[in-house]
Amino acid sequence: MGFLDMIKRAAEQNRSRIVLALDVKGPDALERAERLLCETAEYICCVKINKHLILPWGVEGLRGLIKRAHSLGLPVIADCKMCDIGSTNFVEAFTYFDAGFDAITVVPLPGWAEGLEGVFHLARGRGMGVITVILMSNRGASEFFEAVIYDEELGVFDKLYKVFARRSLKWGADGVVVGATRPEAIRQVREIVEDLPIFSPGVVVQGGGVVEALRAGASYVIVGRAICESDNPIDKAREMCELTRRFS
Ligand code: BMP
Repeated sequence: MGFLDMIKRAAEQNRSRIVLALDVKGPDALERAERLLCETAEYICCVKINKHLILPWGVEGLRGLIKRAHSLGLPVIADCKMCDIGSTNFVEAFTYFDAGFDAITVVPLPGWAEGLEGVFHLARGRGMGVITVILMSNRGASEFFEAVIYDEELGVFDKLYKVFARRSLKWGADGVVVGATRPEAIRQVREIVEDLPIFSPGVVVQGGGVVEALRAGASYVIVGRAICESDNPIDKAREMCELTRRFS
């Protein structure tokens, strides 16, 4: 089953739109991450793993955690934000997919030819997902992602994130990332990407709202610290999941 079918099925089964960012730190992080995953599994639809675990444990060291997520019916995204030349991207993507990850995140900047083309082809052949990061959630993201550039394909000037949104659709991406801190941009991106999933990070700690993001057109909300660093992660995951249920 491909990434999009997996996340859709988990979202329906658990009636949740929450992607858990397993951003756990410290010497026993892997153990705690696995515990967190098991405790909150019924309230989430997907797991996202970032440098917090990938750097100290390496992709090989995460095979057990990925298997655990799969046994709970949850797909796993490697949030690597890939952004290099094609041959390097290919090695990186191959390594993630080989370790069991179901999807990766990429930054569209290298473009298609000798950039991301090979990664999209590799993912297609294996039923894996490629999610483009088109507008980040942090304040400074407006510096470049919102800068106006010339879109040669359309012959128009437009904001970079809207150009990225159009390219994501054209390239056959499995989703786009737009910060929950920018609901108006989510609305604009939704119009461009039609029914492509929008993943929205930046809720609670970064100031974005779960309901606002979903109301604006986000498909899934990515939540890290609000759950992982909560005194009661199970209650927090349940509470956040319930917020998303009216959109199920
Ligand atoms: P938190 O909910 O703790 O703010 O974490 C959000 C997660 O989503 C982190 O893993 C972060 O790296 C990621 N993320 C983000 O916050 N904003 C983006 O624009 C893109 C991201 O991947």
